[in-house]
Amino acid sequence: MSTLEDLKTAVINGKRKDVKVIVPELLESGVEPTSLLQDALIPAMAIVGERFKNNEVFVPEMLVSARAMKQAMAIIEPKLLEAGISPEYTAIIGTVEGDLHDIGKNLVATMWKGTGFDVIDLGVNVPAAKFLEAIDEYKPQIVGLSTLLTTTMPAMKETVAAIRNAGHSKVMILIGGAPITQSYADEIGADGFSKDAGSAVDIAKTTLGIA
Ligand code: B1M
Repeated sequence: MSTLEDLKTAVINGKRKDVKVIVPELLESGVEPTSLLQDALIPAMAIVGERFKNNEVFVPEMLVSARAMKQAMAIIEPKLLEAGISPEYTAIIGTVEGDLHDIGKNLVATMWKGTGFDVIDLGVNVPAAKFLEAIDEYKPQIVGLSTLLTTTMPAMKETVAAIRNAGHSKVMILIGGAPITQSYADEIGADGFSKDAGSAVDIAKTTLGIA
């Protein structure tokens, strides 16, 4: 019988096929999908990041780990969405221009969907202009911006400014990602910040006054 530790090891080592076997086994044995995330998948990516920082692994290894994590997410997402609430609010989400990281952003999108939001995911490397077009088209209550790179934090600031300058003063802008802090959110005029996907749900609901 596989354990959470086995799943963590499989993601660290980028073993997508193992992940495909372990995740359903764990779910069938009664492990909560949120526990798979919190106790295996997210810690696995943190270890990969630490190893990358220490030059113990390189981009190809990060990539295979990311693929293994995505494989796990593809199996878990339907479970997270089982609440089946019909959408009352619309959210747009994307990773800002210059940044290709999408695992955390996808997780926030999944959690928002699970809370009953209709989520339009613009993907990665999204220029401010594309956010503006999507706001005009979908009229969301919330826009979520994600970035993992310190070098793309200025793109986040530019996107917030572009949204405000275009006169969208009512749309709530929530930001997140590893280098992001509350003080950065305050500095660039975002309405909220959350450090993880779970609190992104709480912040979204509080910001909309539906908590
Ligand atoms: Co990159 N990478 N990477 N990488 N990568 C980091 C981010 C890094 C911290 C690694 C390190 O040095 N320790 C470092 C950034 C350093 C910095 O800027 N301070 C880094 C680097 C340097 C790079 C490259 C520049 C490497 C290179 O080419 N030399 C390059 C940049 C490419 C680009 O984007 N232009 C690069 C590339 C890649 C891969 C493509 C190989 C791959 C990404 C694959 C993919 O996403 N599809 C990758 C990966 C996998 C990582 C690490 C290892 C893992 C990221 C991840 O998925 N974490 C990462 C190290 C780390 O994070 N410890 C690293 C798991 C995920 C669940 O967490 O995304 O943080 P996270 O999301 C969390 C919260 O941040 C928050 O909630 C999520 C869930 O709880 N959150 C939000 C995120 N967005 C939010 C939005 C919200 C609210 C909360 O509201 C809207």
